[in-house]
Amino acid sequence: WQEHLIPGAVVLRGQALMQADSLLTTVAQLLVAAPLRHMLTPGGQTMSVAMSNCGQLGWISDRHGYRYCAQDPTSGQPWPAMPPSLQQLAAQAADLAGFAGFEPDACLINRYLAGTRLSLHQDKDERDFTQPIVSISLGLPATFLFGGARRTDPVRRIPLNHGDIVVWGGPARRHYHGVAPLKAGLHPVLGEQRINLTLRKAG
Ligand code: MD3
Ligand code: FE
Repeated sequence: WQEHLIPGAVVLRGQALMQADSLLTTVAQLLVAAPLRHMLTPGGQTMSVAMSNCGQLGWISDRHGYRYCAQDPTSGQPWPAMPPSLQQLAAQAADLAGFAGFEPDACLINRYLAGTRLSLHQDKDERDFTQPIVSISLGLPATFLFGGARRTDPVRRIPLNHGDIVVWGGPARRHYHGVAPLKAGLHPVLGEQRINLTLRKAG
Protein backbone atom coordinates (compact mmCIF):
# COMPACT_ATOMS: atom_id res chain seq x y z
CA TRP A 1 0.00 0.00 0.00
CA GLN A 2 0.97 3.62 -0.57
CA GLU A 3 1.27 6.54 1.76
CA HIS A 4 1.55 10.07 0.28
CA LEU A 5 3.55 12.35 2.60
CA ILE A 6 3.04 15.35 0.33
CA PRO A 7 2.37 15.38 -3.42
CA GLY A 8 5.26 13.52 -5.08
CA ALA A 9 6.54 11.79 -1.92
CA VAL A 10 5.23 8.24 -1.78
CA VAL A 11 6.13 5.54 0.75
CA LEU A 12 5.76 2.00 -0.64
CA ARG A 13 5.78 -0.15 2.49
CA GLY A 14 7.56 -3.47 2.01
CA GLN A 15 7.89 -3.01 -1.75
CA ALA A 16 11.47 -4.45 -1.77
CA LEU A 17 10.77 -7.32 0.65
CA MET A 18 10.44 -10.11 -1.91
CA GLN A 19 13.81 -9.22 -3.43
CA ALA A 20 15.57 -8.13 -0.25
CA ASP A 21 17.78 -11.21 0.18
CA SER A 22 18.97 -11.29 -3.43
CA LEU A 23 19.42 -7.50 -3.32
CA LEU A 24 21.70 -7.83 -0.29
CA THR A 25 23.77 -10.57 -1.95
CA THR A 26 24.19 -8.25 -4.93
CA VAL A 27 25.15 -5.30 -2.71
CA ALA A 28 27.76 -7.41 -0.89
CA GLN A 29 29.36 -8.21 -4.27
CA LEU A 30 29.33 -4.55 -5.32
CA LEU A 31 31.08 -3.59 -2.09
CA VAL A 32 33.97 -5.97 -2.83
CA ALA A 33 34.73 -3.99 -6.01
CA ALA A 34 34.04 -0.57 -4.41
CA PRO A 35 34.35 -0.80 -0.60
CA LEU A 36 32.45 1.44 1.79
CA ARG A 37 34.39 4.50 2.94
CA HIS A 38 33.83 7.60 5.06
CA MET A 39 34.10 10.61 2.76
CA LEU A 40 35.26 14.06 3.85
CA THR A 41 32.94 17.05 3.72
CA PRO A 42 34.24 20.22 2.01
CA GLY A 43 34.60 21.58 5.56
CA GLY A 44 37.00 18.77 6.45
CA GLN A 45 34.67 16.68 8.63
CA THR A 46 34.46 12.91 8.22
CA MET A 47 30.94 11.83 7.29
CA SER A 48 29.23 9.57 9.78
CA VAL A 49 27.61 7.51 6.98
CA ALA A 50 29.90 5.07 5.11
CA MET A 51 29.31 5.24 1.36
CA SER A 52 29.94 3.62 -1.98
CA ASN A 53 28.23 3.72 -5.38
CA CYS A 54 27.29 1.69 -8.40
CA GLY A 55 26.16 2.84 -11.82
CA GLN A 56 27.60 5.15 -14.48
CA LEU A 57 27.95 7.95 -11.94
CA GLY A 58 28.69 7.97 -8.23
CA TRP A 59 28.14 10.73 -5.67
CA ILE A 60 31.31 11.81 -3.89
CA SER A 61 32.38 14.39 -1.35
CA ASP A 62 35.88 15.69 -0.62
CA ARG A 63 37.67 18.98 0.23
CA HIS A 64 36.66 20.30 -3.19
CA GLY A 65 32.92 19.79 -2.70
CA TYR A 66 30.06 17.46 -3.58
CA ARG A 67 29.70 16.08 -7.10
CA TYR A 68 29.06 13.09 -9.31
CA CYS A 69 32.03 11.26 -10.78
CA ALA A 70 32.30 8.30 -13.19
CA GLN A 71 35.31 6.85 -11.31
CA ASP A 72 35.76 5.67 -7.77
CA PRO A 73 38.45 8.05 -6.40
CA THR A 74 39.80 5.25 -4.16
CA SER A 75 40.62 2.90 -7.06
CA GLY A 76 40.59 5.20 -10.08
CA GLN A 77 38.31 2.59 -11.72
CA PRO A 78 34.73 3.09 -12.96
CA TRP A 79 32.08 2.34 -10.32
CA PRO A 80 30.65 -1.18 -10.62
CA ALA A 81 27.75 -1.36 -13.06
CA MET A 82 24.24 -1.01 -11.71
CA PRO A 83 22.68 -4.49 -11.50
CA PRO A 84 19.64 -4.66 -13.85
CA SER A 85 17.51 -6.10 -11.01
CA LEU A 86 18.18 -2.96 -8.95
CA GLN A 87 17.47 -0.61 -11.85
CA GLN A 88 14.23 -2.47 -12.58
CA LEU A 89 13.07 -2.41 -8.96
CA ALA A 90 13.64 1.37 -8.82
CA ALA A 91 11.86 1.95 -12.14
CA GLN A 92 8.90 -0.15 -10.96
CA ALA A 93 8.67 1.83 -7.70
CA ALA A 94 8.87 5.15 -9.55
CA ASP A 95 6.15 3.96 -11.90
CA LEU A 96 3.88 2.99 -8.97
CA ALA A 97 4.39 6.49 -7.56
CA GLY A 98 3.41 8.09 -10.86
CA PHE A 99 6.83 8.71 -12.43
CA ALA A 100 6.94 6.63 -15.60
CA GLY A 101 10.19 5.99 -17.47
CA PHE A 102 12.66 6.49 -14.60
CA GLU A 103 16.15 5.45 -15.76
CA PRO A 104 18.59 5.85 -12.86
CA ASP A 105 22.30 6.18 -13.72
CA ALA A 106 23.59 6.48 -10.13
CA CYS A 107 23.04 4.42 -6.99
CA LEU A 108 24.49 5.68 -3.72
CA ILE A 109 24.99 2.95 -1.12
CA ASN A 110 24.75 4.36 2.43
CA ARG A 111 25.71 2.22 5.44
CA TYR A 112 24.50 3.21 8.93
CA LEU A 113 25.70 1.68 12.22
CA ALA A 114 24.39 2.57 15.71
CA GLY A 115 24.70 6.34 16.16
CA THR A 116 25.20 7.09 12.45
CA ARG A 117 23.14 10.05 11.29
CA LEU A 118 22.65 12.23 8.25
CA SER A 119 22.05 15.89 9.00
CA LEU A 120 19.35 17.93 7.29
CA HIS A 121 20.24 18.76 3.67
CA GLN A 122 18.85 19.14 0.16
CA ASP A 123 19.85 16.96 -2.80
CA LYS A 124 20.88 19.43 -5.47
CA ASP A 125 23.88 17.94 -7.26
CA GLU A 126 21.74 16.35 -10.00
CA ARG A 127 21.08 17.92 -13.40
CA ASP A 128 17.32 17.44 -13.75
CA PHE A 129 15.10 18.05 -10.72
CA THR A 130 12.02 16.79 -12.55
CA GLN A 131 13.49 13.28 -12.16
CA PRO A 132 12.47 11.56 -8.91
CA ILE A 133 14.76 9.88 -6.38
CA VAL A 134 14.06 6.32 -5.23
CA SER A 135 15.28 5.16 -1.83
CA ILE A 136 15.35 1.53 -0.65
CA SER A 137 15.74 0.80 3.07
CA LEU A 138 17.32 -2.46 4.25
CA GLY A 139 18.25 -3.77 7.68
CA LEU A 140 17.72 -1.91 10.96
CA PRO A 141 14.81 0.55 11.15
CA ALA A 142 15.53 4.28 10.92
CA THR A 143 13.70 7.52 11.58
CA PHE A 144 13.68 9.59 8.43
CA LEU A 145 13.47 13.36 8.92
CA PHE A 146 11.36 15.06 6.28
CA GLY A 147 11.35 18.84 6.34
CA GLY A 148 10.08 21.49 3.97
CA ALA A 149 11.43 23.73 1.24
CA ARG A 150 13.26 25.86 3.83
CA ARG A 151 15.73 24.64 6.45
CA THR A 152 13.65 26.15 9.25
CA ASP A 153 10.39 24.43 8.21
CA PRO A 154 8.98 21.86 10.65
CA VAL A 155 10.35 18.31 10.31
CA ARG A 156 8.20 15.17 10.23
CA ARG A 157 9.62 11.92 11.60
CA ILE A 158 8.89 8.95 9.32
CA PRO A 159 9.79 5.41 10.40
CA LEU A 160 11.46 3.42 7.61
CA ASN A 161 11.80 -0.35 7.87
CA HIS A 162 13.53 -3.18 6.03
CA GLY A 163 12.02 -3.45 2.55
CA ASP A 164 10.40 -0.02 2.42
CA ILE A 165 10.85 2.04 -0.74
CA VAL A 166 10.25 5.78 -0.89
CA VAL A 167 9.89 7.80 -4.09
CA TRP A 168 10.65 11.51 -3.86
CA GLY A 169 9.51 13.56 -6.82
CA GLY A 170 7.53 16.65 -7.69
CA PRO A 171 7.68 19.36 -5.01
CA ALA A 172 9.17 16.87 -2.47
CA ARG A 173 12.33 16.60 -4.58
CA ARG A 174 13.70 19.88 -3.19
CA HIS A 175 12.74 19.37 0.44
CA TYR A 176 15.20 19.25 3.30
CA HIS A 177 15.69 15.77 4.74
CA GLY A 178 17.97 13.68 6.91
CA VAL A 179 18.20 10.59 9.09
CA ALA A 180 18.08 10.59 12.93
CA PRO A 181 20.93 8.78 14.75
CA LEU A 182 20.43 5.05 14.19
CA LYS A 183 19.34 3.12 17.28
CA ALA A 184 21.40 0.04 18.11
CA GLY A 185 19.70 -3.24 17.26
CA LEU A 186 20.12 -6.62 15.61
CA HIS A 187 18.40 -7.21 12.30
CA PRO A 188 17.88 -10.89 11.39
CA VAL A 189 19.46 -10.45 7.94
CA LEU A 190 21.78 -7.43 8.19
CA GLY A 191 22.83 -7.57 11.84
CA GLU A 192 23.87 -4.23 13.34
CA GLN A 193 23.46 -2.14 10.20
CA ARG A 194 21.06 -0.28 8.00
CA ILE A 195 21.79 -0.02 4.29
CA ASN A 196 20.03 2.55 2.16
CA LEU A 197 20.18 2.50 -1.63
CA THR A 198 19.44 5.87 -3.23
CA LEU A 199 18.84 5.73 -6.97
CA ARG A 200 19.01 8.88 -9.06
CA LYS A 201 19.26 10.16 -12.57
CA ALA A 202 22.29 12.37 -11.98
CA GLY A 203 23.62 13.06 -15.49
C1 MD3 B 1 13.72 13.55 0.29
N1 MD3 B 1 20.02 9.52 2.07
O1 MD3 B 1 21.98 10.12 0.35
S1 MD3 B 1 17.33 8.47 1.22
C2 MD3 B 1 21.16 11.04 0.60
O2 MD3 B 1 18.53 7.13 4.18
C3 MD3 B 1 20.09 10.76 1.58
O3 MD3 B 1 20.54 7.32 3.40
C4 MD3 B 1 19.11 9.14 3.10
O4 MD3 B 1 19.36 11.64 1.88
C5 MD3 B 1 19.40 7.76 3.59
O5 MD3 B 1 21.20 12.15 0.07
C6 MD3 B 1 17.73 9.29 2.69
C7 MD3 B 1 15.84 9.26 0.93
C8 MD3 B 1 15.84 10.58 0.25
C9 MD3 B 1 16.70 10.88 -0.75
C10 MD3 B 1 16.56 12.08 -1.43
C11 MD3 B 1 15.57 12.98 -1.08
C12 MD3 B 1 14.88 11.46 0.59
C13 MD3 B 1 14.71 12.66 -0.06
C14 MD3 B 1 15.38 14.19 -1.78
C15 MD3 B 1 14.36 15.04 -1.43
C16 MD3 B 1 13.53 14.72 -0.39
FE1 FE C 1 19.63 13.36 0.55
